Amino acid sequence: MNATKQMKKILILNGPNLNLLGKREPGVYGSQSFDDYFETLKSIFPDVELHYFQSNHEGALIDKIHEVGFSFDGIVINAGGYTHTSVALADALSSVTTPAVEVHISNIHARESFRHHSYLTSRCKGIIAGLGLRGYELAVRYF
Ligand code: CA2
Repeated sequence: MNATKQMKKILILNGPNLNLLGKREPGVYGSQSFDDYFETLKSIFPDVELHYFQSNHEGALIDKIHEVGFSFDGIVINAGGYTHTSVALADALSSVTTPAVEVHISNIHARESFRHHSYLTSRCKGIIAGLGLRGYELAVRYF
């Protein structure tokens, strides 16, 4: 019998301004770029097919959710500022079958009150916030 196991496919989806990680506001978001951290993640999970997509555009994030949302095993989403504004992203997560976990680098509940509400949390399996980039690793581990 051929018992080859399929590698799980997980998408890390980062929203607006997260391309600036490691370049600005190190006190809040740390000093490592996501590209750098993604290499670390791949080495932690050699048996997972990890994909990474970042966009500053809401529609591009939605298109990506539609693209992977019926074939991947998980989406790890940090929608950046869209977390607190986007009904459209929440609808996109609801419209696909792939489960999602929401991640925030900072503890959104310890920050300004406008960051306390997320449109995405109710559409996700769970949320990890405030544990820095480590949150992405924990979310991948969940899947
Ligand atoms: O803590 C998080 O991961 C956030 O999703 C980050 C968002 C913020 O709007 C959310 O409330 C919480 C902001 C991303 C901005 O990323 C930057 C990274 C480096 C330098 C400047 C911005």
